[in-house]
Amino acid sequence: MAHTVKIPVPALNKEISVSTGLFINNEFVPSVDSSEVIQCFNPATEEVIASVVAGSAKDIDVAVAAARTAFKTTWGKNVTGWERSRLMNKLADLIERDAQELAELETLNNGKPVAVARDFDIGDSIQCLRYYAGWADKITGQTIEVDNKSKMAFTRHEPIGVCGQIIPWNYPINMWSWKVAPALAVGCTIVMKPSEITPLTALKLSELVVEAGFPPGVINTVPSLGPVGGAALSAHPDVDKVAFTGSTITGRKIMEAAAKSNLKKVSLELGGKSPQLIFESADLKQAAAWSALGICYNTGQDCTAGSRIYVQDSVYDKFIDILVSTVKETVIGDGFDKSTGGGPLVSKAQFDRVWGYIDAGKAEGAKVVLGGERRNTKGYFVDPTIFTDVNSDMKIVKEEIFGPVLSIGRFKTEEEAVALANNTTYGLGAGLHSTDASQCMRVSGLLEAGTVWVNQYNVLSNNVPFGGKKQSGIGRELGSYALEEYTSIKAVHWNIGEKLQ
Ligand code: TXE
Repeated sequence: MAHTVKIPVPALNKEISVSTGLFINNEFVPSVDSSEVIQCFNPATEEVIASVVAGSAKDIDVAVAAARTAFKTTWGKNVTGWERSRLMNKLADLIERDAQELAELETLNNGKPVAVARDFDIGDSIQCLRYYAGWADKITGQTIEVDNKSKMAFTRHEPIGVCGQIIPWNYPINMWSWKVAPALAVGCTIVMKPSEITPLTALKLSELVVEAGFPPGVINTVPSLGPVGGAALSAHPDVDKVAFTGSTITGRKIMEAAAKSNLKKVSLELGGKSPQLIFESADLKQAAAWSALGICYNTGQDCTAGSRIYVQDSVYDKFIDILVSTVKETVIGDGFDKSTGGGPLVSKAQFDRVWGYIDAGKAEGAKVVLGGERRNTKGYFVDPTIFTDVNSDMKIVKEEIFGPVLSIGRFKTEEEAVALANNTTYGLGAGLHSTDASQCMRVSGLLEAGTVWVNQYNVLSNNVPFGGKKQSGIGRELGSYALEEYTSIKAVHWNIGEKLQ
């Protein structure tokens, strides 16, 4: 099976066509040896909307070979930075042209509101491609003085080679862009494995890759089940680097596969259990607004979801009142309904998982101050739920939930606040709210996280690095730092005049 399907969008009375094959060498092709398909669901209706080819390990071999050939011929060291930049900018223009339809497709398969997909996920992806297009002709090494005048040394920043990129379902277009943009800028070729839960927009973007004029094999996309295609990419002897966003448990498997195969370079952006500290000097209304965004954005399916909040004793009750009334304003509903602020959870598995945590929170004695009740409707909807009276041993405080479920605890002193915040195996994001500048500086230095937000939350920028400490990951995405993940540094030592006796 390798053809185009037309997916109805009943809310808009239209259809969106998507190619459903594996995208290799700029063509949509069937699997070489498998007749398996991946069923794609609409999480708002629980209905199947399309089936796409499920790639096998052999398909990954074919895609890697295509990427290797492109790396050695049309891309890699054989393409100028100017040309990479031109093609990347062209791709960004095409995504901008098709933003509305891409957003609708994202909503159909992921559930998030169309306006959010268009203005944030896709808007940011366009910027990301343009940001890295700007870097493509500015990849330079250094000239280094060495011991005497008859010698010199310099470095070349070369593309690392063929990159496997494995992405999740919470930001399908955005994660695609964060991964492909720095890799392309440096001159790498790509085999992308989108999540089996949300492969449709990666396939639609592949159509734009052809239209933009990228040579065959530079970007290949193989929808596949994680333990099949993802595992094959991570263990592949001819893949030079694997970049991953997803769960910590899968991240470990990827690193193990990389270690056991060819020691390919690995970057991992994993889960989190990110804390926010609300100090007594904070503007409580603002702190509540950012906290609400931190847990409700993307219906909590966010690696930096601010899922643990600790409030200073003196403002605890007041803050909770403001926060509960702020969070209540978030409407969770169908992503095609314009009043919706957050969509359903992405899948039945995530829905069951999140309810498992809410039930565990109740069973362990935490107090529900908002939500916590099931709807009796179709769709994987979970309303924002807030727990208080929690302790550090509860599952809801320790584990990543990946839904709109917040735990609130309290502290007396700054020292206690920092200890509570850092009491986690994760280290992705952290937030603090205070009007005391010295406190902001001091505490941001003490928080064990790759990103600290001060008097705001969950705001990212393409030119600022992003990534985790502890078990939240290895390496950095975004900014100039991400280029290093795709670069192989070669040192050249040059003898200008020294003669051996
Ligand atoms: O993640 P997986 P799942 C967290 C979040 C969520 C939980 C489970 O807590 O509730 O993970 O989600 C591919 N080798 N995050 O099970 O499995 C898979 O096909 C190689 C946090 O969906 O990590 C998909 O493309 N790849 C997160 C990708 O890994 C494998 C985003 C992510 O899926 C593989 C998503 C294997 N053996 C979930 N098995 C974040 N950091 O933003 C699966 N995959």
